[in-house]
Amino acid sequence: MRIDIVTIFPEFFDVLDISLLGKARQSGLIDLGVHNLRDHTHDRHRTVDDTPYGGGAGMVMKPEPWGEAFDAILDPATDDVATDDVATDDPATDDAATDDVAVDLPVVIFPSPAGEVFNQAMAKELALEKHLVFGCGRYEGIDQRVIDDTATKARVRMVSLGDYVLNGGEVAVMAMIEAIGRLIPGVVGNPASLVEESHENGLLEYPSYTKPASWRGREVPPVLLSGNHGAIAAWRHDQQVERTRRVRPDLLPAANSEE
Ligand code: 6GU
Repeated sequence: MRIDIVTIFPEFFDVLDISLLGKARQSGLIDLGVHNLRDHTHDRHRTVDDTPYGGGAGMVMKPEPWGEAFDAILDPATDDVATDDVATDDPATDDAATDDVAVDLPVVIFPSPAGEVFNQAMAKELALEKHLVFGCGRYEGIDQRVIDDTATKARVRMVSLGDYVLNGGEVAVMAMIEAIGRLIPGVVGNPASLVEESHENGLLEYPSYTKPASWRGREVPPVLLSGNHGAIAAWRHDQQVERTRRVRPDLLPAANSEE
């Protein structure tokens, strides 16, 4: 998968060199490009923001640097040697002018508390894509015309991590890339470890235990030492349901969530 990130804090993403995602990059499963938005400014102060039309507090990110940055990522042919594998806008000359054209377009994600809420289902969907582009906004947001213009050349999504406000999209993008990256086949060494985790079956994960069997007077639940695989599976499922009912009743179908 190709991933591009546009940000005014490219150093922020240096940590993607380490851990699981770092290994995935070394092995070529993930090809990452981090781009400094300020490289697409042309004034001596490398200005990326300005005051909002209509007034109000804060600053809005200017459209021009974003437009130039996305042009370079989304249609490299326009500022590079021409290639012939770029889909044309003309359906008559586009040999794949059917419903699978959109599937070949990159997905551009704008992290925003005003977006649809990110979840495991979305991570799974995005893990199947060939090209993801993240546009990290700061200040009070990005000029809306950037989003509208980008939507003519990519599948655009505004995505939120949840109902709270971060200073910018960088932390959110890091979280999304980790959630998506580990679902790309080959990134997580043991695919079985992806199966029994929180949210995989709509429930939270069951509690886990390892040796020693007794620690500070606390015993591992005896069923886990029983060798009875059916009983263990049933106990774990009960634990999942009980934990989900207690901390995340919103995840349960209404019929199962009565107190
Ligand atoms: Cl994606 N961005 C920002 N700035 N704040 C957030 C968020 C995203 N998700 C939750 N809060």
